[in-house]
Amino acid sequence: MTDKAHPASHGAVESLLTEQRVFRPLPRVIADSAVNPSDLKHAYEKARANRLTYWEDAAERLQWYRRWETVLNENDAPFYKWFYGARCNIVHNALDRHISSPNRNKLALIWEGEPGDTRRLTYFELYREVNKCANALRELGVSKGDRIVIYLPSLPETVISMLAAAKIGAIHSVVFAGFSANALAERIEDAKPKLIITVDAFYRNGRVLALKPLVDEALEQINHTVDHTVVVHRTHVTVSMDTEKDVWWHDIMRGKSYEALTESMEATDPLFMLYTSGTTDKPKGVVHSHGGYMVGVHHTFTQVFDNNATDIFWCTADVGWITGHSYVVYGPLMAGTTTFIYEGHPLYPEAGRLWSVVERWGISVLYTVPTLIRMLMRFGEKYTQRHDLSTLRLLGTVGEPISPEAWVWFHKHIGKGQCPLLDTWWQTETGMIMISPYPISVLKPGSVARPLPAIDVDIVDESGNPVPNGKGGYLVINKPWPAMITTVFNDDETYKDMYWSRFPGRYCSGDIARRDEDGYIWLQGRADDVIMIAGHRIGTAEFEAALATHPLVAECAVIGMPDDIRGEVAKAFVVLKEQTDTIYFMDEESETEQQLIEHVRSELGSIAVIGNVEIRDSLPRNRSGKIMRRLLRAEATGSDMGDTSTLEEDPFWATSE
Ligand code: 6R9
Repeated sequence: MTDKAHPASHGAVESLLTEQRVFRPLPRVIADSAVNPSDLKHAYEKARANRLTYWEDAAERLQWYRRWETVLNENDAPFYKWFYGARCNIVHNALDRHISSPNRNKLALIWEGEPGDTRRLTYFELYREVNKCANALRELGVSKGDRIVIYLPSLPETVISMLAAAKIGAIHSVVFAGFSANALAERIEDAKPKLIITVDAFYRNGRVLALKPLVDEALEQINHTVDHTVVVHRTHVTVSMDTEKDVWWHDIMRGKSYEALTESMEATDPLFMLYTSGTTDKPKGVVHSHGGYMVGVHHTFTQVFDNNATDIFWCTADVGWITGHSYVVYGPLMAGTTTFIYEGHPLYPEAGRLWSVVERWGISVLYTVPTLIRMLMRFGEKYTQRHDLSTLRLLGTVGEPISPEAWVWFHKHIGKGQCPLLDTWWQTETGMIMISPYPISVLKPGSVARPLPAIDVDIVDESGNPVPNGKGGYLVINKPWPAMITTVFNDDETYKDMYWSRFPGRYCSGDIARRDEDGYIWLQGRADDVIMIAGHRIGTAEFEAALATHPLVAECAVIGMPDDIRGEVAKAFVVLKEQTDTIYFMDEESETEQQLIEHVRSELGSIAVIGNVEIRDSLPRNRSGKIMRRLLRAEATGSDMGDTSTLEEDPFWATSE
């Protein structure tokens, strides 16, 4: 182990294969942890004896309007119905119940804007804001079952509007504010929302990025119309407002009652949908329910992060991703924790921003992504040493494999060797953490340790037979779990096909993993055509569909390539349409490449990073005419990595100007 920061290696997977280091829990951590080793052993035993009573106990820690008839109804599998017959509302547990508890005047949310402005809301204040917003939404005609699209960066209003929607039984669909107008249009067209909530503009990396105009642009492209666009006033940017349809957030909130009825929902009613990429060219609306999601997220949040009353919990994910939904908003609030939210770029105005936030707010749990760790490692210890990070007690990562080097750096320089570092595996579809160590576990850098109690996982070959330890295979989940996806919005067939057809009766995650002799799991990447850019999923098919809309493109194929910072970026192979009147010169070629990169960025959004475009005369095809991506991948790997100098500094969110 060395003290020096390593550049993240391309060979993360290779180094994972040889990694041997082990970190044992410190006696102090074991003594302080609410879940001690014998509790954990008992939890595994209990779950093994009866998975359903294990989840039933977890459900009993929450409040319900009516108790379930059965914990799990499997009659219509794979449309599993958790807590069947129960009535509840997740917002009752995230807010309402705290108002008559000692949490009432505790901070629910601390928010910091990129310029340094801050807002703090107690549970009581958040409850009032949510109620006002719920009343405003009702007045604008939104009711149970309606969809609302929330196209906002991480602002207090994002949380308020999610909770307000859920409170009245509407289904929220948060669209990450880094997505383009086209990507937004596609999601609006599918979700058919009654209303959209957005912001005039927001701060990112020292710039002011206007968002409202992208909503207008998206709506112009499609047939679906919304009743209203609600606009949060965040900056001085002037945006055009349609006098009939567009309304300001502060206007609709003014004078609204502090009390609002919380809709009583069936446990199986949809709470939200979130679009995610798969193997086809269109993103899918992953639907989650009120009851099962509530139990799974509450249980994993309190257990894995060993939640305690004095925590200030910071999950750096944008609220617009599943990690933000489960562990910025719902998990911490259901547990009565103080959740911290930051609006801006993690390296603005300098690489010490994160550490300065930890110091100033006394963050105790920091849950982040490997891409960010890789970015910060490049600066060595210059910034980490300037700040007092002693309030941290627990660290976590999610979203992509973490190389042992990045793990050890984070553990040593941020956790000072004192904080357990939990690498947690899960997905938009799982809704909750599925495989993760506990703070009291033995940790192996680069491994996600073991499945949580009651999570039944296998690693199997093509025919569904378990592979021996040490061998890679498909990661499947054998038994349903509470926070699972309930369907793909308006597309039950795709839900069945995508997740349940490959290995009938088992959920196919699309990931490749192996297990070691201790039963520890090591993720090796995706099995399908999904590229993980800074932990964000984009399908190669989505890239290809976007490229194909460029007038110069005849055909194309896209593969994922390793990238130092982002983990992966896309590489595009493009055959151009014949240009009869131009002879192709080198500099024209690079101009075209740049144009194509920009084109995809504006089609899909700024996370759709193409590192390199290679113009070819033809693409390799198999006998049935299918483009052989595998061949392109083999050719590209081990060859020149491509010019990464064109990539922007913000791996999560290159600015879309
Ligand atoms: C929560 C989230 C899911 C995909 C998943 C896998 C990758 C997530 C990981 C990890 C290695 C981890 N992934 N956690 N890979 N180690 N700890 O990220 O959801 O955006 O749907 O992505 O992310 O490939 O299949 P989502």
